[in-house]
Amino acid sequence: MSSRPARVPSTSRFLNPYVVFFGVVAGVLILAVTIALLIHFLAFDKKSYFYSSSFQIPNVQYSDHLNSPATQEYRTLSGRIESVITTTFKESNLRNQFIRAHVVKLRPNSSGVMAEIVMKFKFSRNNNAASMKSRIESVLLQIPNKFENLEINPSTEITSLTDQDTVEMFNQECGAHPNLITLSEERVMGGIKAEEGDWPWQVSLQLNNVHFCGGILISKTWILTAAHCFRSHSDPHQWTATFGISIAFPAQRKRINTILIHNNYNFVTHENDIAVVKLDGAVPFTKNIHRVCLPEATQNVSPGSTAYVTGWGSQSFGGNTVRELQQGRVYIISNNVCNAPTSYNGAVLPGMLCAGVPQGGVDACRGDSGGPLVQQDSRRLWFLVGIVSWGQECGLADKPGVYTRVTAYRDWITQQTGI
Ligand code: 4AZ
Repeated sequence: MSSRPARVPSTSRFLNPYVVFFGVVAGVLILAVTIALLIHFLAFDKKSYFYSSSFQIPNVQYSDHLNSPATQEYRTLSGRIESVITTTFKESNLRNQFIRAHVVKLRPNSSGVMAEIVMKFKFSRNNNAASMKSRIESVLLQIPNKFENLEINPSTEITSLTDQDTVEMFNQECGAHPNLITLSEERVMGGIKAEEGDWPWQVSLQLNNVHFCGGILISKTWILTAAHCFRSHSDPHQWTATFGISIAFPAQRKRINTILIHNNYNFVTHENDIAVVKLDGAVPFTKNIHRVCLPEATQNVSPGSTAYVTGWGSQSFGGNTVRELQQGRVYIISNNVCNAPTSYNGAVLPGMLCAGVPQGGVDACRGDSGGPLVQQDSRRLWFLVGIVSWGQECGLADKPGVYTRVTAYRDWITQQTGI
């Protein structure tokens, strides 16, 4: 026989004060958490909203200098417009919602210049989108008619943009990192491995589907690279181009139609180590695949300034190509310094550019050839300053990487491609 006490009647367990107490406490807790989550999502969970607008700049005459984001005129005017918008929003009741404004294009207009702007705001989901839109429009009306001698007539109409619209607006422009397209924080560059979209213009030029050289996307159909990549194989049918950071799983692949090598390329001196390659059809631009900006022929590349070199080249002299795109931060070195007797002793010609780090260690290497050396401008756009060309081994102190100086070939690029 069991020695257990008699079963407690179920009604009395139901009324057990402890059970009731814990039941009530649990119920209250669940309710509190639900309310807190609701408040969080309605009031504090902010979402990004993008708008486009056109501003008329009546007292600036449109000129060819405003055609390209590379010119000082374009940079100055766009920078001033962006700063007027930022100042106005930062002094308005939308100061906490306004994130950033960026001029994507300057166009000629019957009475001067028309600037196309993208603006980013963050507000909580319980804000009515229509009322936020009209609040933004009313702040735009507060933009002073004249701001430091710049006349601005903002359009009172703004248009909501989807993520895809924003990408398409930026794809008219060059040199935009995906973080600029989403008007987000500047990226923090650590480590040597690139993330998807970090270098959207980087191309892998492949000989019989094996990575051979780097390349640089300068339009939907044209790639810039080094002439020496084609020294032994210049038949375009043997070549393909892939896009995206992985060689093993490229985001896109295109056949090559034409290879145009500089007529005066000299493989002994490395002079004029430049070529353009035409794709067999246009590569569709995405947030992660698009062109870099080309500098003007007169643009100054300052010694000491920071630049980045990227590629799938070997990580040591004599090593193998790597599968994931790598990046290295280097500094521009003047031709004078680079031609010192302990360095290249006069071998660096005016159409070349040196970049490296004083103690060595960060450099382009075999397989990086034809790839980009880029710098960021004051508006966060990336410009091509060099094409990986040659150097004594890789990463040696006093033997920096030598690049084809893009500004010196700016007119040659236009002659070949019309860009
Ligand atoms: C090469 O063999 C090569 N350190 C490219 C760049 C450099 C050296 C060699 C620069 O393609």
